[in-house]
Amino acid sequence: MLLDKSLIDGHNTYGSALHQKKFGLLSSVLQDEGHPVAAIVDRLAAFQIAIPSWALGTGGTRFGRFAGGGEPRSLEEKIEDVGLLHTLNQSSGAISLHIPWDIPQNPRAIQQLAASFELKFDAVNSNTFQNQPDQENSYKFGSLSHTDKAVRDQAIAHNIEVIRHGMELGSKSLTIWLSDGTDFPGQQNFRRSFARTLNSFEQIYAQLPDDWKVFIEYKPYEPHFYSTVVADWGSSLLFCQKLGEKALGLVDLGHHLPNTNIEQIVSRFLMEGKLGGFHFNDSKYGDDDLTVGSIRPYQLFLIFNELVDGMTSSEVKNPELSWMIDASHNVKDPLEDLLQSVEAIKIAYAQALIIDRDALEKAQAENDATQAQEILQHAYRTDVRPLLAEARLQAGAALHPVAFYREQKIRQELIKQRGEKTFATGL
Ligand SMILES: [Mn+2]
Repeated sequence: MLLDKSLIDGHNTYGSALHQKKFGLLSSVLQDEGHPVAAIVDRLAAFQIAIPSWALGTGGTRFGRFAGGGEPRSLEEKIEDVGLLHTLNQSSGAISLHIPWDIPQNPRAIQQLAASFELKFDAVNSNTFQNQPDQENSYKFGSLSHTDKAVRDQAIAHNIEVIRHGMELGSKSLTIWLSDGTDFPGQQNFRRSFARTLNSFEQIYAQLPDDWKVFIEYKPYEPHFYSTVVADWGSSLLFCQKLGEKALGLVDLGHHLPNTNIEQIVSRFLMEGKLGGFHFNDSKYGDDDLTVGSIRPYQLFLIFNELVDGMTSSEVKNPELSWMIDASHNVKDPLEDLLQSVEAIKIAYAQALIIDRDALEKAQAENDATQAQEILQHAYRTDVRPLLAEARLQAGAALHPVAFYREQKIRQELIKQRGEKTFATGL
């Protein structure tokens, strides 16, 4: 749906006095602490996070799915929904597509539609974790790692087709999440599975355009419960190092065993110049795909601490990162969920930007663990939301996107337009 921008102006005028009060106070404190507030606001405004096409419908579990109504019925409607999010927060200026769920019938028209919402196409995602109706060989026992060359060839051809779709839309990267793995000890030889997968990756890599990247996502278990081929960041890094400079690791926050130190993994990838990007979400137990920042906001902050450290250090040479959300769940309106996720990511980024890095380095040099914690938590416990609101205000977005979404009864409007019983394609 197209939003009348004057409604946003009205919402912002109404909230402006309180915002100015909060922003004025925070900027004055931050300035006293030596932070360049205007530059931070600019960096926040420029920070864009891609929305995955599969998060626009209500997610489910393997036990059931409870659709919320008004879900996008086509790729066009998915783009409209991301356009709507971007209008509300001016921070969701890209969409990440999943093939074959989102094959564009008319790429030119799709590109124009996206451009009309000022959206770009982020990484395209391949899918060899499901069988498609017309495919010859089954992925039941794997795809790129399969023992049968015919199955591997089919999965390689699919990935190359995904690159082709991405090229038509102006995407510059391919994300491969490989579900291949085993459920029982002895089912496969680890070394040979790796070798077959590497050979498949090499054939895909050879088809990447010069200005493209391929992101290798890892995950320790699920759908398979004994082993996966790309189980962890070490396996991802190994593949990437063997493939070449266009291959980079992708960190999905939910793809770690409980209590894994993800921020240290981020630091290691950055150190090697091999971090490609993120799939943001949150979790308490496994790959729960909950709203970013809903369970472990401190971990998210610590990840951004490493990111800002890496992005500002002359010692780190890492390509520009791809920021994507990979979350969807049962009980929330997916658009509200995504607005909250984007906000949480930007809060963590803003908090990381106000860490006193010189003081932290000094505390580290002196082995002063107490002071290091004081410095990190001083930044973490600062309410930086007025900085984000100011960035939105300057960009013409809504001061309070979720509140605005509810005031305008946008979901009800989408249900009116699309119907109560619509299901987003792909999920
Ligand atoms: Mn993911």
